[in-house]
Amino acid sequence: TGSSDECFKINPDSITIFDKSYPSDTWTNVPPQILSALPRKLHLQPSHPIGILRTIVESRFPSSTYARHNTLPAIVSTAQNFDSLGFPMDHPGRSKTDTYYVNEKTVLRTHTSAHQADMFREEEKPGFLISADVYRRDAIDRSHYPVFHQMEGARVWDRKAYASSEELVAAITEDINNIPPTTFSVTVEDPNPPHHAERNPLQPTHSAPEAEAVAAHLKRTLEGVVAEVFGRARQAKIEAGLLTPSTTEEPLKIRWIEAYFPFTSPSWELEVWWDGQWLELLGCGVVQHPVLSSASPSCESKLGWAFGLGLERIAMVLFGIPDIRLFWTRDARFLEQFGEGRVCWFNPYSKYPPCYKDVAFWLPQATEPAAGVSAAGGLGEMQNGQVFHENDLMEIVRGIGGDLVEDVQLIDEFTHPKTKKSSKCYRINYRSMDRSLTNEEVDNIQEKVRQALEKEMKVTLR
Ligand code: FA5
Ligand code: MG
Repeated sequence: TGSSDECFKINPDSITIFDKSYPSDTWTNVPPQILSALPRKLHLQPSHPIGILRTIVESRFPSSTYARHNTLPAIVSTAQNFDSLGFPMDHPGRSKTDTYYVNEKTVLRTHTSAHQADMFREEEKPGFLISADVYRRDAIDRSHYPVFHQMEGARVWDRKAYASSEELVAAITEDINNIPPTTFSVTVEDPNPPHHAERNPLQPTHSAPEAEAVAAHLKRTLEGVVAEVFGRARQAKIEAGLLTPSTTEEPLKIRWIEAYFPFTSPSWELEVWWDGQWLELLGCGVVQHPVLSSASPSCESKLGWAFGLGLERIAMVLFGIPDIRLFWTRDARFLEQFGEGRVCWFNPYSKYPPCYKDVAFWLPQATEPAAGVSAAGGLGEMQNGQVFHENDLMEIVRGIGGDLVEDVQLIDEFTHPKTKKSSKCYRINYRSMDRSLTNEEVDNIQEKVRQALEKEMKVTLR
């Protein structure tokens, strides 16, 4: 499949992507629809919300210190995406229910961290920023899409440049003064200690003052990013008449929470209080020394921080975009609303009516393994000898319904008391961003979905 204007071609034993051929194998699970997203590059479009947000974030990082990498290719090795970052072999992120594999050793990057080790090795500046499209098999709803965009940032210091650990700590602390000042203020909640022996440990290569100085530099840097982005979001809302200026006297509220990533320690997530709830923006931490030391012998003497933030969720609140699928539309009524470097509140063109269809089925017995996408691996849900991977269902629905699917929700499940067979019922909500759907058209898609579930997941339709 893949028409001549596509960047890929799926052959019986291989996949050709941007003129490079990859042999396929039992790991291959990347569908044509996902490969079609590879050339879109929303983060490089100056008047697209994702591109505008990328530029605002970049404006917080002086280019003399932070190199920019915005065109790194999305196809990476499992060594880059996982091994270089110390992911254990049994980490769920490696499973083919979560990740798009081109083949056993090749994936669509699941995060921009896939490039950390390469950048630490190759980059001459002490810091870098990466923006890129990333790919994950996931649920379907208004805030999840299998392709989204991340920005990665990192900053390192080389011990060799300092006479002592005290001088190094002083230099890192001094660098905090070089973070550009912000126009907007934030109130920061940071209730946890900077490291904790069990929950968020120091690394053996770092003294407490070193890790604390790196963490302080990291946190102040990211607080500046959030102040800038959400300060602008408030301004856009005021301009759209959705907030009165007096509301802005109330400071913006953010909080640091402890987190875990295989490639940083200690680690945190940053959340912002927005529209009455905490919104997760990013993950970050002090870079695990083995990530640096395995990247290159010249990094053995370095230490520093890294972060990764998701652009879509921030752009949704920044521009008032109600559904993540809108970023992908080619409809001029969407695209023409945004101008380079400008944050403005999205004016939804008419919302078309939704149409939902339910599908109920019995799960297959594990003794007859499901064919196709879920034939092996992954952390599926095992119930009474029945195996089921929800992400496989999502992928099938998406493969057939494409962007007409607004969300998919489990609305009912039960196990028959005698036979112990389990049944699930999913509600598929269809709605186009750009036009009205006919019932006939939706029935047609739903019928194809039912047939595919039966054939590919070996479920028994009810
Ligand atoms: C990561 O991807 C880490 N690589 C982040 C990191 C980098 C940590 C460097 C430490 C050092 P996580 O899976 O939590 O972490 O994703 C990071 C951010 O991406 C999230 O905070 C969220 O803002 C965004 N994100 C994650 N999944 C989705 C999704 N399905 N849709 C939209 N945004 C998402
Ligand atoms: Mg997370």
